[in-house]
Amino acid sequence: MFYSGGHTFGNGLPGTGASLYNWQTAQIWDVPGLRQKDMRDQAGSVLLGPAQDQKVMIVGGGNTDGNVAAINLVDIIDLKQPNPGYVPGPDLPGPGKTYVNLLNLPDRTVLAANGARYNRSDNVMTAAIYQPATNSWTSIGADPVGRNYHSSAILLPDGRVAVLGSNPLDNSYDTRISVYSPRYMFNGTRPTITAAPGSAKYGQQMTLQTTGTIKAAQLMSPMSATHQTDTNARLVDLPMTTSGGTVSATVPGNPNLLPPGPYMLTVLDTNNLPSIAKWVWIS
Ligand SMILES: [Cu+2]
Repeated sequence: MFYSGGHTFGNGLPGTGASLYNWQTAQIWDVPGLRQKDMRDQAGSVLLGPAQDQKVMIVGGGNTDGNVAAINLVDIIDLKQPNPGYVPGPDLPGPGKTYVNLLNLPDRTVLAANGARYNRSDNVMTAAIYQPATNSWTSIGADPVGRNYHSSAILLPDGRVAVLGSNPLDNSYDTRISVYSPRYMFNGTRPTITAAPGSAKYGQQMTLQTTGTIKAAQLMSPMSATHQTDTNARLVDLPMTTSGGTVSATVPGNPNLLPPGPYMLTVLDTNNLPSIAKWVWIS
């Protein structure tokens, strides 16, 4: 079990920082390379897609106890390495921020939304998208609503993102919802899944009927985020072949890669446009 080092409160406690746990032998190892471990209060962290790559990214964070200005540092770890350690990634564009919500998008990029410079104040309105393929960020239009503590962002099945909430120092709650439409909502005809099974077993080959020129199929877990963390977040690649509009996609056999439950099934075309999701129950 990997602990990214992002946390809620508790800066500077002994033993904080990133760790690997072997829960079967009750052993814990410190993981090297995480910069400014005591500035990772309410940082965002996410398992980058595809989950088979076993790469985790941590973004930003603050120090609520000290009320220090938040950071924009990004560190990335490859857990496939025999002795994994964080290495620096590209800085998040714009001011540093804590309360960073990260989420995988179905085009295999990652949205960084929400955030504030200080403890429940000084909202940072900037937002950006990370491209794992090029290890780089692109700034996007800002959410018009500032969102700090107890804010959230979740992927919708059509590929848009709902961004919710904020709980600033006066202890009010912002009830406004913003909806973010990524570039694939506007960049041409998206592929579609016209038929797919409603459930599939580990290791099973699924037969999908599709439109478009399909280059990949994938499952994404429905989001359940609190305090900037969706501990079940994952985008799992499905090895596939195509024949005309028929896609044969294989569910991995390892339940550690995708725990049983509901997933959003999408296909990606050769222009990196994703389809709208269909729900599939994996067991
Ligand atoms: Cu809370």
